[in-house]
Formats: sequence, structure tokens, C-alpha cells
Amino acid sequence: MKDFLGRLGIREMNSGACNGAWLDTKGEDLVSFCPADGQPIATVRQATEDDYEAVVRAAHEAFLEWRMLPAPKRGEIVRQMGLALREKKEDLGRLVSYEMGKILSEGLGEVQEAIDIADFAVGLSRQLYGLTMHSERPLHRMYEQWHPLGVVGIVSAFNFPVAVWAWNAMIAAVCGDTMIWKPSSQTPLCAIATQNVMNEVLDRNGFPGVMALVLGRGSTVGERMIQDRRIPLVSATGSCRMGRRIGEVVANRLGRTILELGGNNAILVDETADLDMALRAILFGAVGTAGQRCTSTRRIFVHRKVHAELVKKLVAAYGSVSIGDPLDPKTLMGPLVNEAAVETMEQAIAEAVREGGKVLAGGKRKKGPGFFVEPTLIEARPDMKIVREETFAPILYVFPYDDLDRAIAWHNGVDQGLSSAIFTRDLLHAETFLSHRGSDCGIANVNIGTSGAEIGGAFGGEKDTGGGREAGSDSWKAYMRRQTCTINWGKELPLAQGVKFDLE
Ligand code: UN1
Repeated sequence: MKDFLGRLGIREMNSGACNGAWLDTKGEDLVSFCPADGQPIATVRQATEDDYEAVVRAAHEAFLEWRMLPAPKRGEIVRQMGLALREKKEDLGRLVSYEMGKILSEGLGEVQEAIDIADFAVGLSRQLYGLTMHSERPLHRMYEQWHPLGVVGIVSAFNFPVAVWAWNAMIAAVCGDTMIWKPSSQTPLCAIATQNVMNEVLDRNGFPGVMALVLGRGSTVGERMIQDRRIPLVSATGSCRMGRRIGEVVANRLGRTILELGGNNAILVDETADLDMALRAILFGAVGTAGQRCTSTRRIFVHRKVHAELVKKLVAAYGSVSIGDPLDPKTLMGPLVNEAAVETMEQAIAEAVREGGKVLAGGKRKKGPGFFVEPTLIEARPDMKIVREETFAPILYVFPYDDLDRAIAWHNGVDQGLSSAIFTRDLLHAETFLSHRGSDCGIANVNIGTSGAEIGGAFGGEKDTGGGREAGSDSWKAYMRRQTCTINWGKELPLAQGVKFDLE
């Protein structure tokens, strides 16, 4: 076994549930494979529904204590989590690369993202502000306050196996919530390792049950969790299909969700754009993380005046992307996560060609072990069916345009609405794109690509992306319950709206 696995507490056989202590789980074995060579890394004995029950009970008990700790004191413990993540950054980043397949620089960046949100949450722990209002009644005072919500369910995807959990977990923790994490079954070891790092901090501070973990099938423990009325909020990051199911089930019990689902992100490049800058952003957006970010660039609309030149640059760049071992510092693109992802990509390319698309670069899988593919550039038409779908792979569809409003209409003409960007040096074009008749996405950038957002902003999108917001800004409000309080400090009982209700 690799050294860093041992340092992160990963063994040959691991428990799949933790509620302050690792449980003796009794579920089916789950083997985690390295996508770069297809070899097994370690095994996890998954949680059963009984294990889930033990976890949810402990999380609820932990909540009763955790909510009583003043928020800045909770922040102090989260500060220690940020330090622990800093200490483990190298090992954890390496594990992310090894188990998920993104290149090391991105694996380290992912842990940095978790550190950043921890730092953000520490400050936030002293800023969980409510408003005060002027009462219409004399000698009355009104204000609102924010209380902890309860046990939060966190469902995360394979592509950001540490950071997306951290967005939710660090914020939920300072808000006074405890939580149960249901990570992707593709990346169980990243979850176990992260849990180990957190356990050390939580144990030291006498709050072992604040962050819990359950690894098991979506169809068993996942379903239990979303149907569980003891979980007032489920925050889920993943596919639209998964989000639709979670949204439906949680809404049916009138619970809350934060949904951060698929994207079909596009970049517009106008006739005034700095093409070299656009090229770099497109390459990082479409090829980075092997196209497996929810923010990955999947479509580009290029003004006809610069279309040929940019496409030429892109074809050259696509041909020189180094593909291989994600832990090798020279590699720019690692493997896809598994065989199914490769097949989905192949099907999408075949479908695009059937619909009249033309492959300009890439298009094939790589021979040999592991799930390697070539980044693929396809000349397409906006009315093609396949370009409206999110294929979680490095496929980029290119379209020429003549008229900006038309391009924006095409841009918005898909079901998803996560991230978007325009490359331009024209103020009018930039502002049009950012205006209410511009991009309809949750994230809209100028001269920056679609992926690689900072944690300080609220992260999420509209339409089929689910409408939820995670991470920075005031996303914390979704993790708390709001209470409006009116206090009468006078000796009369005036009613609002001038209503009289007196006994004669
Ligand atoms: C995701 O793919 O689910 O903006 C999250 C980005 C990263 C987060 C992506 N900071 O690309």
C-alpha cells in the first residue's frame, strides 16, 4: 500500500460508517479502484440500514449538545479543522488524485478549497447576523434570529470528493448543525480519510459525533436518509437525475433541500476577445479534471470573425495535452473515473457524429490499462440533441455565431443553468451578458472561464441545476432556521394593522 494511505488511516479493509467512532458495519464490500490503472486500492465494508440508524441517532444526540456551544466557539473548532487539513493537504490531495483521477495540482487545489471554506466559516461564526425591524406598534421591538437546524444530510459526488463536502460541512458546523455524509461510492477512501482528519479534531474537543459518515448504496441508505424526517435539510451535489429523486422525496415530507446539479456550461468568445486568454480558459474548463466538473466548459460560441483562428489554436492545443498518470507532475489530463464514463463519452461522440457533428480533435479512448480518453473537440450546431445534454467527459462543442443576442439565446437554450462566461474587451457585450437579458446561469463571468470558482461566492445554478447555493456569501442561511421575534416592552397590547378586539 502507498504510504500516504496509511498516514490517512486507510487500511486494506475499512468500516463504512462513523458516528463518532467507526462502526463494525455489516453491509456488502465495496472495492475502490484507481482509475489510472484499474487496480484495487482498498475495500470498504458498507453500512446497512441498521448502521444508518445508529448513525442518525448519534448525530441527533450530538446536535443537542453542539447547538448549545456558542457559534464562535464552534468556529474555533472549525479553525482547528482548517489547520488539520493544512497538515494533511499533501497526503489528502494525493489520495484525491489516486482514487478519483484528477491531476495532483487539482487534487491539492481541492484540499485547498476545503481549507478556504474552513477559514471562511471561522469568520462567519461571528457573523450569523439577523436583521432588526421597526415595529409599527409603540414600545415594541422586532428582530430576527437564526437558530441551528438539526442533522443535515450531505450527498456528494465523486468529482469533488473532499471540497464539496467541506463547503457544506464547515458551514453547517458553525451554524450549530450536525451532519451525516453520504459520499459517492466511487470515492469512498477520500471520504474515510477526510473523516479521520475531522475525527481527530472533534475528539480532541469533546464533540465526536458532529460529523458522521455513511457509505452505502443510494438505493438503501441513501433512500433511508432522504425519507428520514429527522433530517430537516438534505444538501445534494450530483446529477440532475439524482437531484430530481432527492428533491421529490424531500419535498414530499416538506423538508428542505439544497440541490447543486448538472451544468451545460458555455463560453462566448466575441470578435474583440483576447484569444490567447480565451484559449487558456477554454482548455482549463474543458480539459481540466478530464471534463468532470459540474462547471466544466461543454460548449463554446465563437464570433465568426475569430472562429477559424480560435479553432485552429484549439486543435493544436488539444493535440499537445499530456494524458497519463495523474500523479505525474507533467500530466495535464488524467483518466475518467470508470469504464462506464468512457462508454458514455464514446456514445456521446457517436451520437454527435450521427447528428452531423464533425470531430476536429481527439475522439478516441486510449489503449492500455486505466480509463483514459482523448479530449475531444466537435464542430456542432446548437439544434443538435446531444449538445443539450451534460456528458461528464472532456467533449467540447464549438459553434460559430454572428449576432450576440442570438448566441445568448442559444447559450440559454439548454435545461441546465450553472456556470457561464464571456470573453470580450467590449464593455457593452460584457454588460449585456451580465444583464437580466444575458446569461441565465447561477454563475456568470467575464474574461474568466466557467470552472474554478472561489469559495467566497454562493455556488449553484438555476433551472435543472436545482436552484441551491452552497459555500460562500449568505448560503449559510439555508443551514439555519429563521425566527422572527416581536417583544412588547410596554403596558398596553396594541394589535397590528389597527385591529380592535376589546371586551366591552
Ligand atoms: C463541482 O464540480 O461539483 O468551480 C464543483 C469549480 C470548483 C467546484 C466544482 N471550485 O470548478
